[in-house]
Amino acid sequence: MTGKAPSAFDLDGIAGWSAFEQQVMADVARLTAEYFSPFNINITTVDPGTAGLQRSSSLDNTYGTRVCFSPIDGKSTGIGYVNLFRQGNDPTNYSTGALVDAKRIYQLYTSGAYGNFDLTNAADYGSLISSLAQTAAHEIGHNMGLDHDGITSDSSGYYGGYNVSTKTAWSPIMGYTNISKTRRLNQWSIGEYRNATNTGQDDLAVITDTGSGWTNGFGYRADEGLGTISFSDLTTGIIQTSGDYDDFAFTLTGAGDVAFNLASGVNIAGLQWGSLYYYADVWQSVIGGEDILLGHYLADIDSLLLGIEMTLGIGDYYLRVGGSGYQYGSYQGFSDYASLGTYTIAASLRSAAPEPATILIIAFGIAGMGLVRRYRR
Ligand SMILES: [Ca+2]
Ligand SMILES: [Ca+2]
Ligand SMILES: [Ca+2]
Ligand SMILES: [Zn+2]
Repeated sequence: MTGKAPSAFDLDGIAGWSAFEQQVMADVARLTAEYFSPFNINITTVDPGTAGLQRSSSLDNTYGTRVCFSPIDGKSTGIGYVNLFRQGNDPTNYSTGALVDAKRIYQLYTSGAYGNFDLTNAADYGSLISSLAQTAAHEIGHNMGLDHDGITSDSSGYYGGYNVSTKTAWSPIMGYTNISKTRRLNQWSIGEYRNATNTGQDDLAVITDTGSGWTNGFGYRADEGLGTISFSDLTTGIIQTSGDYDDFAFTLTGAGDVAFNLASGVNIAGLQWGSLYYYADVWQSVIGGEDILLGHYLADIDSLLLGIEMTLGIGDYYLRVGGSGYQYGSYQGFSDYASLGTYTIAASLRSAAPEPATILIIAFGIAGMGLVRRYRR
């Protein structure tokens, strides 16, 4: 091994991993994986071994990088070797790969320098996880050849993004780790926000370049294709590309009240974080004709949740989920370019048809005469 070997993950300066540190590690792994969920890339906490990491030639198609959560220089929150995969890589050299100074980021949250954070509060804790996971994704982005996303008004070369609502901020993953309480959406960027410095680099095109020779070689994860809604279990999917949408069919054999509860990204302490802002449509299938759009719904920008309730008759339907922009074109909006990632749909169906009426016949013993009462429960 060459390069400085990393030291063990630590936030509190106490040897060993506290329950809190273990929770942070698990949540950071889940959210980092979320940022790469559109791509044919696995984020794992299991060491894939030297051959699994090393790209020995441009024909080797099993390779990767290692993110070590370890102190750096006391100033940086993360560093990443630029263009790791386009020239082969040597995972036995710790200088190539990525480092995230988790302790330094943790101290930014707990020192009071950026406001008062209470890490027992779900939103504040989620923001810490988001900062750590964004930094990991950012350094992996450098490994893939991505440059910084800055803004012309800030000479640092980094952009920290902006609030799109009181609870949700948008920021480019290749910007800087904005220590805030609202950092709910971190996205890959094509530099289309106002006054962007890096307008020439299409992050998604770079990451997924599978051209011959020394390109990154990661494509998009395969699309699910058509699916069906489950009314007994969670239905899950991924928005892989800017134009992707997923249709989930369902059939009603009787009139019913249907409810869909959607969430995007990763749930951390009860709140959602990730890259995907989304819409959902309910369509009725019409055989031999044009399908009918019954409703178009946008996720709540604060919570990244979406609830739909409808009463529908007998028929064939589908729920469509797709990535969405938010107030794109306004100063604080974003397009659907990188509204990508995972989502879940919890669906429920309750029959709206009255239960069969109970007919009680009290016979008086004489044919043709009777009292008929109908009960409806
Ligand atoms: Ca510790
Ligand atoms: Ca290999
Ligand atoms: Ca999809
Ligand atoms: Zn950087």
